[in-house]
Amino acid sequence: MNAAIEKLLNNQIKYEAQASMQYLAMASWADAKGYNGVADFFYSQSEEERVHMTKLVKFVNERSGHVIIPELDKSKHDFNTLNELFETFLKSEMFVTEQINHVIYECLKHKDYNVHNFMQWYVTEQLEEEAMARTLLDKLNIIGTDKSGHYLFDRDINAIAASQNKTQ
Ligand code: OFO
Repeated sequence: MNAAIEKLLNNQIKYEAQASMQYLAMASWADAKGYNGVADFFYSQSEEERVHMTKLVKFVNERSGHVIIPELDKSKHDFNTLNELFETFLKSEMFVTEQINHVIYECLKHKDYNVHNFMQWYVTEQLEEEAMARTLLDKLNIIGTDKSGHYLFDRDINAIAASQNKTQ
């Protein structure tokens, strides 16, 4: 495996792991505040990111690359509002999309069509996750500071997220 691509995939392993831990911290914050729907949503997002990370680890190993399990940066664990929580979600997804686009760009530059092909799954996944994060944040912006709106959002978040996925 090309050394530059191997390094990028290792970076990507870190970004997926970082997202997984960030979403776990967000789930825990929501859990502690009594937003059980939001907590379930982020617990499951955290699991998904872990799967994305492991998929990369296995792929690099299959290609006889060298995986370095990364040290992670500290996650943000305190939020003032639900909006801030979902802004963090959207920011994190936008960052990951940018990094994946960079991997794709480098794959084409180095003519590594195998990795390019493998990464297409991540491109599709990011498209869906970013759109979902945007939809949820839009809903929260409509709700504003209305407490009963937050109650309904918390109750309905998994249904909103599922309907967003269906429209992809
Ligand atoms: Fe790994 O899917 Fe988003 O970040």
